[in-house]
Amino acid sequence: MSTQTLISRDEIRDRFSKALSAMYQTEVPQYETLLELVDQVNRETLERDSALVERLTAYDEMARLGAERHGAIRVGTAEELAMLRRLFAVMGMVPVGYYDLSEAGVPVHSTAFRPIDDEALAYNPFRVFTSLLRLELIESEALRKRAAEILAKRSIFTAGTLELIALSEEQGGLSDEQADHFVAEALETFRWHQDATVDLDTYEALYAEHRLIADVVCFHGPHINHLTPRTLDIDEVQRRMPEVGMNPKQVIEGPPRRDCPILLRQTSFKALDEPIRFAGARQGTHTARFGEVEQRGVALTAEGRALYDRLLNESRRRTADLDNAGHQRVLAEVFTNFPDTEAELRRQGLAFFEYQVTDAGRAAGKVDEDDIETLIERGLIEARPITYEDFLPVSAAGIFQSNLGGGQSEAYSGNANREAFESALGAPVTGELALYAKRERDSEVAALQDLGHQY
Ligand code: OOG
Ligand code: NI
Repeated sequence: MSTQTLISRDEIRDRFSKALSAMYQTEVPQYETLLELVDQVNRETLERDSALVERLTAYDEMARLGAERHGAIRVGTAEELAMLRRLFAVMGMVPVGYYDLSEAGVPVHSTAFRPIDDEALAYNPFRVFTSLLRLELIESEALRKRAAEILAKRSIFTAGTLELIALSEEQGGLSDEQADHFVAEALETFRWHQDATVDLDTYEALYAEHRLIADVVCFHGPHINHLTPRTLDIDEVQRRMPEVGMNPKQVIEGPPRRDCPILLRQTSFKALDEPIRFAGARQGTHTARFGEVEQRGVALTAEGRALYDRLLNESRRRTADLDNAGHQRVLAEVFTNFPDTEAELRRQGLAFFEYQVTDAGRAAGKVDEDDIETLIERGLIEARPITYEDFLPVSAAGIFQSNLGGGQSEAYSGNANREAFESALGAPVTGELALYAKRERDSEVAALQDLGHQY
């Protein structure tokens, strides 16, 4: 084997996410407009808020503000999902979390392929929310069989991609040149195709069962269906979307605006109708691709998450059919029951923090005190919220549904099956809570060691 230098997986992910963004901007011009809007709002927010500038600079986040945070795809078979796991591994992305969307009437379950260590996240946090269609939830046996047959015929990876995945596994990585080659080949899996693999009648039959089934089954591959930049003011982006010709989804998903942002807030412009050539040369349209924005806050502990879920549920009974302003008003009211200072979030064990010794702490040398809260009060240790890097099933369902139109049936609900998902994936998914807990604990130990404690 040749002794070439391998480049980091983070670098490959960075190249891939940039290439994917460039491709998506040419494919979906409205997405380019969304990026411009987000950039404009971010700049205005930074001009208004110097404390935010300071914080982002301290956290080393200014340079990557404009980079996409995530995208999403949907696949049809276990083999496709398992190969995607290997493809994403080339870029240092592993499956984190299990999301059951059957509960919300969407016949898929999902994970997020993402980097997990601090340095990798800092280098490029790009993730891909990946859903597997659950054909077993289709009621009609004839349709189920038909869909499986169609899927069995397609191959969503180029030969070059498969070779480079194998090569990366064998070598333990890729060289600079191989990485460029890999990015170009892998991109093909995510590309849009204007022609369907089936005739219009087949498309319509699958569509009538569920729009998402038609989206997954009738095309050559799992086209990227959205990308998502980070915004510093999601309420403002939502407000301005119509001014730049976008049709925003009805409400911003997730928690309300707060002093201490928690978890994840998301909104999107709705998927566009696009022309499709069906087999047999008939023309039609398909609606799949959109643009999304996200604003992230602190990751919650199991207790914090339980409180979030409870309050969200409570508000859901009161927000049905409200517009965004009304929806946000109700949420804000219900969420007054969720502590909104960093100190309270920490003391009540609701959110994860990362600890580090301050300049004063370093100057103090050896310190006997080992209670973190006391050390924070004495200014020897500081706490930073750990950003939530994952997704929210209720929000994800809201994003799916805003693009599926109409009322979706509840026929699929109560069908979580993590085991089946992991067996299709060919590996277990990593639990997200354990990752945050470890990061918090490691930082606590390191900070106490810096103050002279033994561990
Ligand atoms: C995925 C929708 C979920 C998110 O950010 O929660 C999602 C899809 O439509 O395929 O992307
Ligand atoms: Ni998304």
